[in-house]
Amino acid sequence: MNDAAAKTVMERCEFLSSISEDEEGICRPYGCESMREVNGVVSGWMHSAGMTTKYDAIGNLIGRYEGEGEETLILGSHLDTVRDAGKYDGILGVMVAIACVEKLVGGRLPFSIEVAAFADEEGLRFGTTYLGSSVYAGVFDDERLKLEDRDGVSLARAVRDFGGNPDAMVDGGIKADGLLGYCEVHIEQGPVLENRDLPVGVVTGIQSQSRVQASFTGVAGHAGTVPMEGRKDALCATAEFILEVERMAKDEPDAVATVGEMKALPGASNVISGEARVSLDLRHPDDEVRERLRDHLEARAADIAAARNCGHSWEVRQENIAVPMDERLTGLLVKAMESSGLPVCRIPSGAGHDAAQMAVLTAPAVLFVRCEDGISHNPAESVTEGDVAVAIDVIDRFIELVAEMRNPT
Ligand code: HGY
Ligand code: MN
Ligand code: MN
Repeated sequence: MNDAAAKTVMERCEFLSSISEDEEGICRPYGCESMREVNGVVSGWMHSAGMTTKYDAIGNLIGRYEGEGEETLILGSHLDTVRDAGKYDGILGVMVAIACVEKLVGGRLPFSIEVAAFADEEGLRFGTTYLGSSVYAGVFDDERLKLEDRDGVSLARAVRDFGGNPDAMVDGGIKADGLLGYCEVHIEQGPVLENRDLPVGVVTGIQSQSRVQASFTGVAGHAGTVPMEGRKDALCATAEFILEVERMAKDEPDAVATVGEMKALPGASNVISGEARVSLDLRHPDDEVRERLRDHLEARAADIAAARNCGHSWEVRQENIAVPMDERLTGLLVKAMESSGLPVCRIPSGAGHDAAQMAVLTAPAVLFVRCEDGISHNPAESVTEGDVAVAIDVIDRFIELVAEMRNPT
């Protein structure tokens, strides 16, 4: 078993959790100083694992372990976080990948390994997702360079400030030929493995999602003098919309919909809100159902606004279709689990992962690791050292199977 390697992985996750934009809690949005600091630390660990490192145009940190031949297997995940995050979402996948390469030092594989530590998966700063892996996979949409964060800083400016090159983000990705696949280790962020008392499982697919920014505009006014009748209260319109989001998602099997961010303007206790902005995160395993639900909510937002003599806006920030994992590569993960005597559990992923974006480039596969109570996007996020050791075992064996697949004896 990989007890020593698992101990190092846990220590490294713990150390990185101390690097944050916030005094209290873990928060590392794209391009911030704490991301720069984390990249510096992780690249040192990559070097000690025998890798060379580089940064691509958006600031993804990429470690490379040279092997024989022209082919490359990609491992990795993301180093950015949500606000008040846990220690393992994304970070665990990068640390396990480095640990598996670290165990190879000196050995020569019939292919190279790249460990991609993506600079932005959560989209905390710009409201989109997979910014890092979309550049790495060569599918970045440069329309997004105009996106602005809540301080009005454009993505283009943020990339420059972070030392990247916005002009090289469209074509700067890794070349597709010679890729053997992408395998990501990630916490499950759900209860299935814990309910079945299993340390790891394989992902069958990643569900589709829409990220929307909606706003309602009314008339700001004095809380004490404007009669209730005839108010154009943007925050009340928003509240009605938020409850409609919840009602619709509860009524639609397998749908999940979340309003996680809301901003009321001008935002004073004695002022009727003149404007309110909300985020919408809508997901479903089936693309067509998700699109139908999205259109329903857009129509409802318009109805609610009209009934309250308010205006409204609706901006789809990003959409991702449902992505099945690659059967063949996932089959190697299954074989690796079976060779460790592990029962095989197959799980659809409610959460998005960089593997969904990497699927445009190469065969994707994801190994889930049990997390306590399925809690994630929360400081209580927790994994055990024993389960991490199992995950390292499985990926070690997976790498061997990829080599055997390359060089059938
Ligand atoms: O939102 C997600 O599913 C992922 O955590 N970015
Ligand atoms: Mn996440
Ligand atoms: Mn994640």
